[in-house]
Amino acid sequence: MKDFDTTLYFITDSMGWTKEEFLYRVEEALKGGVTILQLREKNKTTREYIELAQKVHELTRKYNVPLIIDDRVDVALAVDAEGVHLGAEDMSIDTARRILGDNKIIGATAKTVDWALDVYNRGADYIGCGAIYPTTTKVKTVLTSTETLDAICKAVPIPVNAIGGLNKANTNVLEGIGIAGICVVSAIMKAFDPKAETEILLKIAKELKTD
Ligand code: TZP
Ligand code: MG
Repeated sequence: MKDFDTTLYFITDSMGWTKEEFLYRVEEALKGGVTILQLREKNKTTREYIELAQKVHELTRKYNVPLIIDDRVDVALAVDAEGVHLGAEDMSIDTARRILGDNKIIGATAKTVDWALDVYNRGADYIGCGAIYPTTTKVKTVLTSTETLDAICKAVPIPVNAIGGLNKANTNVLEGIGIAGICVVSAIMKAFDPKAETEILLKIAKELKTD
């Protein structure tokens, strides 16, 4: 069954870490309580992506946390991940749904109400919306206003998460908006103590949620 909770959605970034350091940080985040985890790799070969995804999946399974693969339906299938996350340049949501079936989680990026409605109608299970703040993570994105985030939350019945530059000190702008959770990369990836940082972020994310 498809069961997921986007309260604290951790997106990994292996750049700058050895494989051991990376997997250590991933496991610390899992110990700290991330509720869902996305493996996001932009510069790996297909074989490398699958190998890393298998290792990360062993960890996420141990903590009973769904693993989402960024961009790649084939990699998700290869490791039997719980889902994929697809942006505007990736496979369309309806095609991915046809390939993956109803039991896999399919997430989409949306920065406008129209796009959010479109991905919802094509079968997306959740939406990531942002960037709320400028980000140090390598990504092609534009800033999204909290007004747009609010409008998207009101327009679709699926969970909507805020993303982009979020950390323990700046989530107050999200108060009162009907988000299901927050997505973070560097706040956990680059934390001195990823487990402790995750625990703090989880508490903040739980308080922000309105549903
Ligand atoms: N999409 C919009 S912003 C972003 C993505 C993948 C990166 C967020 O990274 P960080 O480090 O949490 O700002
Ligand atoms: Mg993508």
